Amino acid sequence: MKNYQTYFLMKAPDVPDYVRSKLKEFFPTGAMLESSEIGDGNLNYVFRVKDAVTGKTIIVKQAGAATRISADMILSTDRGRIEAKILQIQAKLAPGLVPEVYLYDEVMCAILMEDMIGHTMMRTGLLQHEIYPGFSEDISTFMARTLLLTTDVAMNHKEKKELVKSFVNPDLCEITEDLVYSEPYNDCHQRNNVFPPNAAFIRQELYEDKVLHLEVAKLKFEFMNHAQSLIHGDLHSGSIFINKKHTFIFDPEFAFYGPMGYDTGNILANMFFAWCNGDAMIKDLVQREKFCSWVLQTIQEIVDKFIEKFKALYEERVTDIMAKTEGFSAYYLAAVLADTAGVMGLELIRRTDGMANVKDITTIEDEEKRVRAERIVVTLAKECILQRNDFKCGQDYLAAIQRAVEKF
Ligand code: SR1
Ligand code: MG
Repeated sequence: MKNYQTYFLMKAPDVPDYVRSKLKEFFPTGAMLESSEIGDGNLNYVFRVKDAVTGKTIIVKQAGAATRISADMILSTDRGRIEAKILQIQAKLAPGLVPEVYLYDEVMCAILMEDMIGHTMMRTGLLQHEIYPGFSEDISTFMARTLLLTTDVAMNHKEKKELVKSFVNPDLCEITEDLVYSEPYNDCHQRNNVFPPNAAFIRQELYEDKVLHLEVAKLKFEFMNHAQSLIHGDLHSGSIFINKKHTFIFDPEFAFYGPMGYDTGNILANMFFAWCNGDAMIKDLVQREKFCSWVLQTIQEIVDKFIEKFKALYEERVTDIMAKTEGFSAYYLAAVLADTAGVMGLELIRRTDGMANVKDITTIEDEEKRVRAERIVVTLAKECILQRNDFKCGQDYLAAIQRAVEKF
């Protein structure tokens, strides 16, 4: 048995021995362990180890120095520590909604954690046009609790500052600063993926719109300088495992202290991608209507339930004396809601013309339908960014979606 005192990037056959060495009691001695690599993210390696007889499983997630999406992108493996630590914090703030971390190994930069068995990656489920009735309830609870309860309004300020220090995450933040807040508007690193039939549209609507650039610049420096909440930092449907009854939120390696609207806006954008896919790909009219109206209802509910839970939690848990001043919570929430709309717009745009696209759009086979879907996305996104102060409740999102859809 190796002693794992020096880092190396594991392959699937290495992992059973590794788990035995780190968690001696997890599998019985002599168990027949099977191991496979199951990750499909852009950055890390995810292994599942299974006891062939009992079916018991464990997940090992290891950070490599280079990303999977590009060998040229070298990232600090400290992201593993950040991910393990935030999962432990979120488990306390939003019990049951994140997988349990059994152990974080600083040498191997590996997290040994609960397997989210019986759950499907949400993007995969949405691409099969599955409906998840409890999602708006779960995600709004997760966001209200993990975001508000890690702010200065609800935390001891010195303890919060310790968390800010511990979650400084420069490499992963740089990815977001580039991929979300810069490149989609200028292709400055020449790695955008633009769907050729939409090239002229993207140039005119995104690369040449200076009014838009100014608003994106404001949002970029808000992202970089507003240490408001301990955010997940990459809250899209690929960071969620789900079934009809339960939701797990995971993969928070982009976590840092940033504006809470970054998480709330991200999930809304990714729900809208599901709508685009359903609208373009579901042939049966009744099925299409069922799936697409559930997505819209979910978008509306996520916003409205988040607001409701945020307000209740604010009343219950605010600790800062000045944050209790009449009118302050409304002022604070209004800024969060404007950020939410702005970030929804940014995420919609960067997943369409940036480097890291989403299958919801790229798997739309019919060229005309994909062109239409992307134009709806960009039109909606621009309204979300440019008019972000007008998005105050779920209905405002539905109205903006309707306006964008009606144009194409
Ligand atoms: C280089 S990583 C590309 C994207 O994948 C992650 O999930 C983040 O969204 C990142 O922006
Ligand atoms: Mg990820």
